[in-house]
Amino acid sequence: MSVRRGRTTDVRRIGGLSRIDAAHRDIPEIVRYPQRLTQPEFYKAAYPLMLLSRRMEDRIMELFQKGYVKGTVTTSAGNEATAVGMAMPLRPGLDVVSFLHRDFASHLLLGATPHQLFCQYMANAESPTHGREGNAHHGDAGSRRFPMISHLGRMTSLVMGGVWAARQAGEQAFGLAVIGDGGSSTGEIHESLNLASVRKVPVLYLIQNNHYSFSTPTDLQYNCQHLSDRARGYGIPGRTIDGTDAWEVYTSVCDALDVMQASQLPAVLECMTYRLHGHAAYDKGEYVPAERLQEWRQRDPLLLARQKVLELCGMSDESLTALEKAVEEEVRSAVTSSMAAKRPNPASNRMAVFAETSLPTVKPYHATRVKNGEAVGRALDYILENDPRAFLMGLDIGVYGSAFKTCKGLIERHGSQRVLDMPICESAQVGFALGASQTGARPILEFQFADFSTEACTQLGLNAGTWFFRSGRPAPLLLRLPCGGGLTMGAFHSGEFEGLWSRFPGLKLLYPATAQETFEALVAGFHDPNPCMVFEHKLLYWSKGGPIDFDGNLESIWRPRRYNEGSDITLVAFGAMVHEALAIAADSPRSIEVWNPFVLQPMDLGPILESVCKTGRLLVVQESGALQGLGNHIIASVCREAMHALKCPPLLISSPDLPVPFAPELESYCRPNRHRIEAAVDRMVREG
Ligand SMILES: Cc1ncc(C[n+]2csc(CCOP(=O)(O)OP(=O)(O)O)c2C)c(N)n1
Ligand SMILES: [Mg+2]
Repeated sequence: MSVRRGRTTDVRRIGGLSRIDAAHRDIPEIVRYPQRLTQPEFYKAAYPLMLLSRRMEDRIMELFQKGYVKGTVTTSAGNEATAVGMAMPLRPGLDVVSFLHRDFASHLLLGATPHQLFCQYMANAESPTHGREGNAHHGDAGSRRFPMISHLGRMTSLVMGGVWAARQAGEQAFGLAVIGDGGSSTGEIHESLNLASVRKVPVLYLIQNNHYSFSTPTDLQYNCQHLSDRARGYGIPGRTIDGTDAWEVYTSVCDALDVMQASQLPAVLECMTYRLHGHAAYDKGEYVPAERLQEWRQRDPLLLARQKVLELCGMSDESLTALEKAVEEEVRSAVTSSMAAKRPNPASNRMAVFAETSLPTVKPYHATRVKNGEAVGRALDYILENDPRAFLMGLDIGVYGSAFKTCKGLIERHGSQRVLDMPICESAQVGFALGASQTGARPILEFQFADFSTEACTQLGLNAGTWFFRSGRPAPLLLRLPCGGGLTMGAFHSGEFEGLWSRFPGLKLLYPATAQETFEALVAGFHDPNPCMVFEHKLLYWSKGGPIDFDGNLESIWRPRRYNEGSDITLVAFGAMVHEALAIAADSPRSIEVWNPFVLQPMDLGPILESVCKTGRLLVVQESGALQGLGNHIIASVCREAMHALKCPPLLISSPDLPVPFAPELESYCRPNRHRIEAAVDRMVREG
């Protein structure tokens, strides 16, 4: 991969806070790793930020109670020392981070302004997410501060992928992936820590252990002594520290970065913190024993930091009071400016799920005759050859060449840094790929079988699919799904899943049936700036073949495919069913026009509608069950748009809505076959 230098955002002062800077000219410039602040310098910078965070969140809570802020408001009160200490050493625009719902101050430290944050909570037109997401779900993906999603644990994999790709490109980036004691129980945390350790990605997994996950105390969450003890199981270092002591957090994070720089391994840092309120605005936290809360209040990190400023920084009471007034003023001014911002306007708010880009013209490619499976390998080789940002990841895709041998020889040709064998962790893999797509790489991920893509429903459907909508940044991922039945592999290795994935906004879906289409789908999906899923019917890998004649025009790929002209009936088929349809069309006395929608999402039905208007009949054949596939969607659309042209009711031939049965007799009984399709064509043409 090419070597790039990291971009750093200039955030030397505390969030560019003019009033605070003006009131307190000796606040030090915040030097970042590998430089370190002295303890007095640190507290001079840390305290006003901690105070700003506390006061801003107090105001957000008030605004929530008055109805200006919607959703769920969680606050950092008790967590500010950790939030500031962990973010202070990091380099905005270079290091990759994802913060949580108690890390308000961390955002301020890495570039967010008070105005932006108030706007975010008020969901107005000037919010960083343009009101498309709320509360703590914000960031700046362009400067590598990835916006969190609700689903705890998932963001840690993105940080890992982002750091991996940045390092591949020659940048000395680190990652900071934050998780709570509750979130530490998720499966993704295990997947992500394990993968980061195996792939040697220097991410600091920082656990904020505030003793509760909503109302659940930690003795119902885990049974080890310290959560950091788990690090040993991943072969990496782990420590537990006092998270109410901002200096301890800061120095421990700097130390961890030093260790990671030397070892290139991730590390775990558990910060023991407190939660001074209930879980969120609606929760009074009555389940926390009163004496415990009292004890915590005495260790309020804000008071501890203030004390340190007085003790260490040689600051008079007077100048400290002036600084505190400047903080209040900063808050007041940001509330005023954000209250004045307009409400989002549905007419002008571009609520689009897909990023748009002008597609380049790429190198042409020709092959006289290859099997569909070989077309996959040819396309991947072509992509790796022509784009140094591209890399492949998946299970057994390296030396073994992938389960269906579609990646055979690629590791030999392109090396193990571009063809990555992965541990079994589909969710973390997708998170890794999404993160890598944000720091300059172009990931291509193979699910060993389409069936295993369900493991990544959240990462792909909710995180990658909504990425552009939320962050305004493209998420160029290519995902390959060997799918479909007919190979006697049973319910867990035979599904297509195109219907399931079509239900998630923001994903593009392609379903090729020929070698040409397979090559085109992969190349088009790769160059598209959105997550693209290519369904590859396994049965066709060896059974079908043909020439590849690609002229380099990416734009023209995104269209439905017609294979022949016909006047009696329009036959729409998906995947392996395309070939059943073509065989019937070749033999039948009827004039059958066969179509493959090819681009299933976003589907362009125009040409198919035209065909139905011509023939007056529509038969759709899909291998998936009626409820699982997209056939009924096509039929409904045609009925809506072209009812007048229909000579008879449209028909769907599908498998029954069952798991794919194992025994060959049962499976072939369920799959649509030539006989059923022929009979339907005959009946429709005769009767309609
Ligand atoms: C996977 C998932 N399940 C449930 C939730 C709902 N939820 C939001 S915050 C929270 C508690 C999180 O506790 P912890 O990780 O300890 O963080 P804390 O709120 O204490 O900072 C829960 C259950 C969620 N966000 N994600
Ligand atoms: Mg917690």
